[in-house]
Amino acid sequence: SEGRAERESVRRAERDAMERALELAALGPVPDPNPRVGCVLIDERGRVVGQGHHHGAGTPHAEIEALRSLARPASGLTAVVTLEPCNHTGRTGPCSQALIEAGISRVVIGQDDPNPQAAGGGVALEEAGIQVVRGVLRDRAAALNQDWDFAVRHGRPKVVWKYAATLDGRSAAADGTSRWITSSLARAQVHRERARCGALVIGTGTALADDPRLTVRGIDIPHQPLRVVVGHRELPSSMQVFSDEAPTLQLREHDPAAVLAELDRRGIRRVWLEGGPTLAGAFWRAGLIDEVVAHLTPKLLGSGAPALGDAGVSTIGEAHRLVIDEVSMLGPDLCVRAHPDPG
Ligand code: AOF
Ligand code: ZN
Repeated sequence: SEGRAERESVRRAERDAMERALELAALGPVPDPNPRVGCVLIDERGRVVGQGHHHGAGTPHAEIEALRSLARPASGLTAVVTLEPCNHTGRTGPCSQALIEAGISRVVIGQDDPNPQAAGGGVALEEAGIQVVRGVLRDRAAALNQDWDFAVRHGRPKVVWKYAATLDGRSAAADGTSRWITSSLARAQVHRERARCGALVIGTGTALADDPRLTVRGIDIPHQPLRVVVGHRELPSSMQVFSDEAPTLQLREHDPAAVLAELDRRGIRRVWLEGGPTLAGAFWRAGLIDEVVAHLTPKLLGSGAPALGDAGVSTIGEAHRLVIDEVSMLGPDLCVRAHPDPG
């Protein structure tokens, strides 16, 4: 029938608009405390008449950007948005209200908002008499914001533990020397990985042993991740980690859950845990590692500090089990990506 063909063409136009909204969303910053969101406004014939995306925490949401881009009244338009419009007053006002006031008649949503503080926008829109369609290209919308999604569901950032070791699992020689254990290719990958994180965390022991700069180098990024040094040992203020090229937080607190609570409070969604064995052991004992990136170099030391300290394992049955996700070569070195086996 004619009605059915019309509904089919509306659905196709809204799907196309969602594709466009996903592309717009991907222009948003990573890392950021907020999710990446895109919004496209279409008229009754499916033509794009407005669009916008979220540029990061503290700036207007995607829906507001899209409404502002209009060269015509908003009444009667359909809003296609990758994330359920928010229903809260955070750093900005509720988008559901802005869409209602603008006279939008239909809202097409990708992913439902998993953030309990902001969710409920869909219901608020329905209560105002607006048609709401959910779940259009949902998986692709969710894939845009995996770390943010994890953090709002768990109430803490995702933790990626990175270590470099010899094939016999040592991160330093007996005399304590440890710098440049892996190749420059592996180090370049570390900078790409650091750039995806809101915070880079080390212990005071590693700070004293290596005096790292703990910055992202060789990649264009809007701002450096927060450097975090955790532990009780005194650090001279001349250390490179206190340079003014990036912000630094020193936490005397050593408890992993407390460290993550503080980072969560600061809107950090992904943490790069880069040393050393004592701190990594504490995170494993607390069950607070979500991903592992191991750079294994084809050298043997036979003595020297292990990559991982006391992880709470005293018998083989207690071993932390991993599932390997990816194995690749970085020049002469091996890169293994894994995650804890939930089973
Ligand atoms: C939307 N559109 O473009 C985004 C949303 O502190 P605020 O005001 O920026 O609110 C942040 C929360 O709003 C965030 O955690 C998420 O739940 C939602 N993000 N919502 O309607 C947007 N970026
Ligand atoms: Zn909003």
